[in-house]
Amino acid sequence: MGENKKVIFSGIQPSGELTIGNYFGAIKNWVKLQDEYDCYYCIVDLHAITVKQEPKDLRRRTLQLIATYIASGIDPEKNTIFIQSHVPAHVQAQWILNCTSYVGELSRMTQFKDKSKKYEDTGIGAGLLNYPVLMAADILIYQADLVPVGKDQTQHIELTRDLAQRFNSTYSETFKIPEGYIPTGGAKIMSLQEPIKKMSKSSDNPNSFILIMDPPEVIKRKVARAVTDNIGVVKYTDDQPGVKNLMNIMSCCTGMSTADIEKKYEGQGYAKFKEDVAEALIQELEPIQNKVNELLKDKSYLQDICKKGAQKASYVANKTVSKMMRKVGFILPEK
Ligand code: ATP
Ligand code: LTN
Repeated sequence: MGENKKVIFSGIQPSGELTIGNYFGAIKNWVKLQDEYDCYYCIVDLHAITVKQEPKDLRRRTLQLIATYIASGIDPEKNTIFIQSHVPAHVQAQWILNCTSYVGELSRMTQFKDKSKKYEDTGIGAGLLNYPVLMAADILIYQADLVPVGKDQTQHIELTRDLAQRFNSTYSETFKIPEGYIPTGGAKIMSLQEPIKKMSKSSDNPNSFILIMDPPEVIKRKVARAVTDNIGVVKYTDDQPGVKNLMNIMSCCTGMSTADIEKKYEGQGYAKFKEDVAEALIQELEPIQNKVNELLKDKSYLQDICKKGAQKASYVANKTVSKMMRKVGFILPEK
């Protein structure tokens, strides 16, 4: 761990099977950052229970997520990979930050508004409202400089900065003010069925997303069924959101620019283009799938990585939490 390296923190919830949105919007970019930064990559299981989870599914997905991080190229020797609930400092910091947050600002969050609509009839859990405060705690206790996330998370990063600044000005300098880091290209992968909405692992329609673990024939079928338009030209424009999304996906897989993709499929319609998008995805995902399956055979190896990761993370996080406790006037326990 280099002393002078900037710190990166990011996380994914084990709340559903991961989609290519999670992969291109998050994980694939994390891999590129691991040499230059001191990276904390977390499995945010505390966030996942803000909506109801089946305990056995949560357990399975948590392990699968660790395996996916590693299979995608995140080196556990270079990075700190850990499970959020193994580091109690996240929850301690969240409570303190909760007490400096306003219900007004939390209820204005787009994700809260979207998700709470779904639970209007059954009751909106308080965890959904407080979710971004936990996210702020995640980031701030590591004094992170940068937070690589998809575009949908920018509002939460803004709130994190606000909470950090508020705490700093109330109690004196405590937190570094982090910045979001939105990658280009893979920033937002859209739903295959409603390409004006983001691809989401919690969608009810499986044809709207492609999972990292989808087998080749499923990928082919879903891409073939992806909604396009009747213009019939492969062109990168907002007027053709379905085609634009498929071009983005192809570009993420192959590194080809969207201009080159336009040229390659000039005058060809959508059939061949869609076939090639599916093929590019299969090429990208198959090696990862094989590695995930291999890693899942050795659960004790995965557990060991998480144990080491949590020890390293706790050491850093506890230092910030002690600082927070001191500043708000708590008496620290004797060491
Ligand atoms: P849900 O869709 O269930 O709300 P999610 O997949 O959006 O979940 P997370 O698991 O918290 O939520 O997302 C993890 C990371 O993946 C975040 O950085 C998020 O921005 C990114 N991400 C998720 N979906 C997409 C997408 N369609 N395009 C790009 N990035 C995405
Ligand atoms: N809310 C995030 C997941 C998340 C996160 C974080 C991302 C929880 N804590 C800290 C970056 C940093 C999401 O992507 N839905």
